[in-house]
Amino acid sequence: MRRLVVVSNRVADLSKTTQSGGLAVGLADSLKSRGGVWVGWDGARASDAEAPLEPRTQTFGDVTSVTIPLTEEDYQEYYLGFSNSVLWPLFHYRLDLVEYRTAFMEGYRRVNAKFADALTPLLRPDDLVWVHDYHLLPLAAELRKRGCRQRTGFFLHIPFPSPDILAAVPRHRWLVESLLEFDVIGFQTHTDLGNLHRYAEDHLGIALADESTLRFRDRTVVTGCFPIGIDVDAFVAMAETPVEAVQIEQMRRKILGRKQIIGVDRLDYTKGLPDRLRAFERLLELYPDMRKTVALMQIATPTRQDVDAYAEIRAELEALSGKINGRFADFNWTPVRYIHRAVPREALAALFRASQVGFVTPLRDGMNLVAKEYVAAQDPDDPGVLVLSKFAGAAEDLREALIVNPYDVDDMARSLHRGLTMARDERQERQAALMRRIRRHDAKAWLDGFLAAMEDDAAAA
Ligand code: ADQ
Repeated sequence: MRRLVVVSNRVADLSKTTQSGGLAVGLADSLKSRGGVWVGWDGARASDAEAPLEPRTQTFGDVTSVTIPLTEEDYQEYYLGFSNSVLWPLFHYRLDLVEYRTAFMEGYRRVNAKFADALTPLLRPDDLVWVHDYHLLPLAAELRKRGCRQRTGFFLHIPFPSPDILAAVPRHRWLVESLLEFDVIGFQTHTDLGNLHRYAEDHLGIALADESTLRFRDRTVVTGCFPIGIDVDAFVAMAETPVEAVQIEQMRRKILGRKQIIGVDRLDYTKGLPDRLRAFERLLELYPDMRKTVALMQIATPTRQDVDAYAEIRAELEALSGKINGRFADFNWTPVRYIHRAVPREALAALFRASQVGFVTPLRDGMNLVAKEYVAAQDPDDPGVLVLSKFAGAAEDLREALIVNPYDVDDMARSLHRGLTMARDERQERQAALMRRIRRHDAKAWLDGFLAAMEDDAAAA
C-alpha cells in the first residue's frame, strides 16, 4: 500500500486515539492503517515568543505530523487575508464581503511556497499526496516547480463558484491553472464539478476529454464528485447514549407538551443565521398556536473572530434573539435559546435526538455535516424532521428533507410548521430514506472513493 501524505491548513490532534467519528478521525485512521504523514500549520505565529521557526516533527506510531509555523504577516495575509477575506466569501457567493489586497495574494503564494519547501524533502517517490481545501489551491504547482512528481490529489470542502463569480477575483486564471496541476480534483457536488468544467471551457478553452477528465499541459487531470459524509454508526451510538442534563430537559418539555427546533453551526455569515431566526419569529407570527409550544435552540460556535465580518454577524444575532425574546417570551417560556460556544459532541448528539426539527439553512455550504448528524441521531420510532436549505451541498442528496429557500423567511416558517405537525408515518418514511442516503455516502465511502481515484495511475497515462 502506498504511503499517504495529507496536507491541510491545520493538522488534527493525532495524540487522541479515541475520538467519536468526524472527518479528522477518518483521515487519521486512514493514515494509521497505511502509515503516513500529516502536514499543516501549527496554529502558532512566529512573533509569539515560544513559537518554533522550523517545521516540527512528531511521531505517533506509524504516523508523523509535521507542523509549519507562520509569521504574523503570513497569518494576516495568507490566513485572515486571502483565504478568509477573499476565497471564503467569494466561493460562498458573497462578493459584497470580499476584501482583496495585492499583499493578500502575495502572502498566499508565499505560504504555499513555504508548505512546498517543507514537504519536498519529506516525500518518497511512491507517495500519494492528498491536499485539502481552499488555503492550498496552488500547492501542486509549487511542488511541481520543485521537481516533485508524486501523484497529487486535491479535495475542496467548500463550494466551487460559477465562472462569472470566480472571475471577480484578480488572478483567477492563475488560481485555476494552478489547481489543474493536481492529478485528481474532487468536489462535494455535481454543481461544483460542473462549475470547474465550465470555467475550463469558457476561460481556458479546455474541452472535457470525457465526462470526468481534462487534458491540461499534456497531462490528464481527473475530476470528480466525492460527497463527504459522517461515521454513521459512531454517531448513532453516541446519540443513543443518554446525557443526563439533556434527558431532564426533555422530560420537562414532554410534561409541558413543548417541542424543540435545533440549529448548530460555526458562527459564520454563510450559515444563514439571521434569516433562520427571522423564520422562527415568522412561525410564531403566522401560527399563534405555536407560541409556548415550541422553542428554538441555536448553538453557534465562535470562529475567525479576527475577521470583521464575524464580529458583525455575532452582534446581529445577539440583537435578533434578544428582540424575538423581548417580543414573545413569557415568564415560563423562552422562545430562543442562543448559545455562543462549542458544545461537546456527546451532548450535541443527544440534543439532536431530543429535537423535533433540525433546522439547517446555510446560504451556501460545501456539504454541511450537521444535516447528516441530525439524521443519524434520530430515534427511528419517533424521528424528527430535517428542514434543509437548497443551497447546502447536502441537499443534492438528502431529498427527503423538507427543502427550503434560505432567503425566503415565509417559506422557512411554513416548512417549520409542516415539520412540527407532520404525522409519525411520514416522518418515519422520510427518516428511513435519509438514513439510507447518509449510509451510502458516509465518511468511509468518501475516503475510499477519493483514495481509489488517486491510486488509479492508469488514468494518468
Ligand atoms: P463547516 O463549515 O465547519 O465545514 P459542517 O459541515 O457543518 O460545517 O461541519 C461542522 C462540524 O462541526 C460538525 O461536525 C458539527 O457537529 C460541528 N459543530 C458545529 N458547531 C458546533 C458546536 N457549537 N459545538 C460543537 N460542534 C460543533 C466545512 C464546509 C462544509 C463541509 C465540511 C466538511 O464549510 O460545507 O461539509 O467542511 O467537508
